[in-house]
Amino acid sequence: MSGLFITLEGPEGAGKSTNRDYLAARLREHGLDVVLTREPGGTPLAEKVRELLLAPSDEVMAADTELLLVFAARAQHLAQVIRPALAKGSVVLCDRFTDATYAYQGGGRGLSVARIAALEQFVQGDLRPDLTLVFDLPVEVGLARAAARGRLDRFEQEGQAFFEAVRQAYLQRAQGEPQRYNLLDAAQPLDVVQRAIDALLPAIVERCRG
Ligand code: T5A
Repeated sequence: MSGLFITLEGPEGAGKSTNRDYLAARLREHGLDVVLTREPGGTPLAEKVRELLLAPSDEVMAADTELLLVFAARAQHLAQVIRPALAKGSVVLCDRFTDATYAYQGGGRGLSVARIAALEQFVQGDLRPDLTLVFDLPVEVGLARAAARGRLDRFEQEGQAFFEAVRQAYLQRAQGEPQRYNLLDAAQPLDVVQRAIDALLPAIVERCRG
């Protein structure tokens, strides 16, 4: 038996966590076993790496350090949570995965796609998400939602140009592989976004039952 690996992606404040929980509830109504997780993080050790990545610091983190930390956390997460859950046939709903690395370290920091792809292959082998929901919205709308929550993390302190590059990287990836990505307009009110998720449900449930 092998499960289904679904990732939720998008810029800051796009509604990934909110809609991950919503999708999980809908899938559970269909009797499916769902594992909810997130990146960076998802295991105690990987959550410690997340703290290193998100905490504002006076010491500037080199872009390569950031990239390697993201993949170090991912290796742990894959070994402890994602691969075992998929092996027992669960649906894994993961808030961000390697598309975030292409968007933030690639688009935002300007690291080469080839370098990211090499680490992706090293850490993941052939494992890729089966389906990726990309929550797209104008940068200023997402940042306003994130800011309303209070103190900004190290990434959220970046400027508009960084997040525009992140957004464009996501859009390019979604356009390049339409069979894996579903692009959702996350600037719409939450109930409208969730109706769009409902529309995807029958196909997702069918794939889960494989
Ligand atoms: N990162 C991560 C990398 O650089 N490389 C990597 O490889 C990976 C994996 C992680 C950071 O790490 C970086 C990217 C990130 O900067 P995070 O906490 O996972 O940080 O990501 P954030 O985007 O910061 O998480 P947020 O919580 O800000 O965004 P979400 O999850 O997209 O949004 P959510 O669901 O928490 O919603 C935010 C607020 O908006 C409201 C919600 O109620 C909530 O208050 N909301 C809406 N309001 C109106 N209309 C809607 N449609 C709404 N949807 C949600």
